[in-house]
Amino acid sequence: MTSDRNKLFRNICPKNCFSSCTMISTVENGRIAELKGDQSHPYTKGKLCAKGFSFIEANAHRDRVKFPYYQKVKGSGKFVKITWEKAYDMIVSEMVNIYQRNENLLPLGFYKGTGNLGVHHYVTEEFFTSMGETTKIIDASSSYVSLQRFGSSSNPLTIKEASLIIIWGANPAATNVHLIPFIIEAKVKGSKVVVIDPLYTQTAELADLFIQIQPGSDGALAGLLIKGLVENLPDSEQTERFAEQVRWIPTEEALHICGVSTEAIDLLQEWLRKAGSVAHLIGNGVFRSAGTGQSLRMIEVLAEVHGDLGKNGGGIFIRKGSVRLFHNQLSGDDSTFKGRLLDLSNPEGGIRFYDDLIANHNLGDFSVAKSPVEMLWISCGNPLTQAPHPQLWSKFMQDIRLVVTVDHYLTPTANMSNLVLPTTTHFEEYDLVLNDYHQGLDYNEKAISPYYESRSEWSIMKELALRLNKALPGVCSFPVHSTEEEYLDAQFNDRVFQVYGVRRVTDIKSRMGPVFPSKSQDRAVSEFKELEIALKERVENEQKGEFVKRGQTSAGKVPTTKHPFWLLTPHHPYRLNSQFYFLNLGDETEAYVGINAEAARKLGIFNGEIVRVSNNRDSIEIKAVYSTQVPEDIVFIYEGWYPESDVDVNRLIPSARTVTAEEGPSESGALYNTIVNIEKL
Ligand SMILES: Nc1nc2c(c(=O)[nH]1)N[C@H]1C(S)=C(S)[C@@H](COP(=O)(O)OP(=O)(O)OC[C@H]3O[C@@H](n4cnc5c(=O)[nH]c(N)nc54)[C@H](O)[C@@H]3O)O[C@H]1N2
Ligand SMILES: Nc1nc2c(c(=O)[nH]1)N[C@H]1C(S)=C(S)[C@@H](COP(=O)(O)OP(=O)(O)OC[C@H]3O[C@@H](n4cnc5c(=O)[nH]c(N)nc54)[C@H](O)[C@@H]3O)O[C@H]1N2
Ligand SMILES: [Mo]
Repeated sequence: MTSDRNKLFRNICPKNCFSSCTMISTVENGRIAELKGDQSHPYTKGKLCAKGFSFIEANAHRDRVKFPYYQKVKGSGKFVKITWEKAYDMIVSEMVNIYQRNENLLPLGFYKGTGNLGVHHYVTEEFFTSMGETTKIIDASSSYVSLQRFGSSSNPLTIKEASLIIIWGANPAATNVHLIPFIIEAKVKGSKVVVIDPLYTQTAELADLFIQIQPGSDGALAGLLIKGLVENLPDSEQTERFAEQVRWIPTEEALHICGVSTEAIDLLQEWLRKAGSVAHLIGNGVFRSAGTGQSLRMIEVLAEVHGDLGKNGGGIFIRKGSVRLFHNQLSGDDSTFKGRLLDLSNPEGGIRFYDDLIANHNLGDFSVAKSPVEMLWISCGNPLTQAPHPQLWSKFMQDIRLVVTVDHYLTPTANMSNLVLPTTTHFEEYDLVLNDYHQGLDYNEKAISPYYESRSEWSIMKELALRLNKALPGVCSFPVHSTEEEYLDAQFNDRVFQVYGVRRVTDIKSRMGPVFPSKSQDRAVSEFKELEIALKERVENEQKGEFVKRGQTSAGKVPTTKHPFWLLTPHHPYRLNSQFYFLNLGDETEAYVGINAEAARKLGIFNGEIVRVSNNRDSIEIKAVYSTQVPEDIVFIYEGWYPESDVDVNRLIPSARTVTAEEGPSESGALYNTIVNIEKL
């Protein structure tokens, strides 16, 4: 296939996903002409998803930003094309002004989203932490950070050995397609598959048992399962200890809260008792509800009581969450970050569910606070559609003198910026991709030259550093390397070597395939010794009347007469968060709210009619579509960016964080803990 005109390159999909597929790209006349999966990859096995194949079209899409653009008035859409030189000048002179006024750069804010998780892209964080104290903006939009606390994830390749697979609030048939063949393999060997979800999903179609659970009650269900298990264990001292701790769980009440029938739980109990190793797959449905910590802990206890931890095909399967290993990734780690962390999902700090507070919150606070943010840099993020409470984000951006967004598209966030800088895709730059699920580390080659005037994020930062070094000598310590590969080489450290046994780019490049951890880093079974203690605390919580209901009551959010529906906003099968909106891969290009036909009829709502969905936060108008996926008290809208219908569902999403029982607020957003009303217009 290779000829003078055609050349093959290895490109690694850097998107926020379970797979990090290796793509073999054929380049013809400077363009990506063909894409194939790498058959030797143990997890993806040569398969790409629909979005992956669509990169050929996406990479040269007419909507891609081609040049740097500037608008004086944010949101006006009156962009003028400018040169890179002009863009750099504006940025550097703003930084110099800030420095001269404040004698520090604390008013410099930066936000790195999850649009590209390649190591290269942490250059933003490295750059902004190389200038003394600056302000890192965070919010509760991405769920992955909090998972590090529950860091013991089993290897997904072993799922095929499971004899029972329980999927808690995840939809791999849509979001993790490479896992499905492993699940099927287990099924063929006789494994049962149980899907626990309030929504009848694409994955539910594969299930032997589907449990349509009430949102937020997974912890209670897991508690019931533990109770059932220990009641049936042979008598022993340990069994008795466990039994004592779960005997009190009120079966009837818990079943009622979960909305689960006795028949279903009995069947599941029976399968559990018979199962050799049980695989618990946990997704956003658990991470995104109030009571996450509670639910996760209970599922962990369940796995421990059944003896699944560390067993082949058993244990907890989650995405470990943005692993920070390389030098530039460590520079912006929240836990060690030296500057100021401004949490837009928790501006008051430390308050768990501050919904009402936000409602009364003086949004002007940011501008009157000490050292308000005066310049903001957004990379790989689209908070105006992805963050909870985007109204707050929008107000925050409005008040900032210079907002710079680096992206491929003119997103709602780019539209609320002053400067939009076009950047390269993974076909147009060098990168390293560190996967946080199967844990492969792979090298991405530059295959083609940048689209129009796009520049790689490293080269943008380097150019800024050079200019800053002249304008403000000694302020910026960002190292000026001469090539992207040299920059990537400089990101390796001892920790990377310990885990992966590689010291530089060529060590990976020469293998022509992903490198995996030399020994398992994650089977931290010792962590589970603490579970018994945790379980005890659970009992004490119960005495305070908090246990079973926690998932529902801490947030004060169960449907009410005013807001009788739960609103779920899951991930779309043919999109990736706010990306791939333009591909029209699914049937739907328009946003819609999926509603049970019976519930809709009671409100006089026709299929296809535009309705109002509202809560205390805001209201949106959106097409209603009758759906058999939901019961009468639940509706759903796929999250993401819908330019065609101009719907921003996150305007309805509160910015509460989920709470873990032991650890206080965690980093995940309680995005699925939302209630709404639906009206005919
Ligand atoms: N096609 C596609 N793939 C993706 C993405 C995408 O946008 N599109 N996004 C990527 C990213 S960033 C992520 S984080 C992952 C997400 O991957 P998943 O976690 O599999 O995705 P979600 O759609 O958030 O799935 C959560 C499921 O939880 C259910 N749920 C909601 N509340 C509850 C509850 O209280 N209990 C239970 N048991 N279930 C509940 C929802 O109905 C939904 O079906 O997918 C990644 N892969
Ligand atoms: N209501 C609701 N909201 C949610 C969720 C939900 O389930 N429900 N899920 C949440 C989850 S799990 C996540 S992870 C977040 C994701 O939200 P974000 O972190 O904002 O991620 P994306 O929308 O995938 O991408 C953000 C932007 O990055 C850009 N981008 C892509 N590649 C590059 C690149 O190489 N360089 C630069 N500079 N930009 C690039 C894309 O074009 C896009 O505009 O959304 C969250 N929001
Ligand atoms: Mo995510």
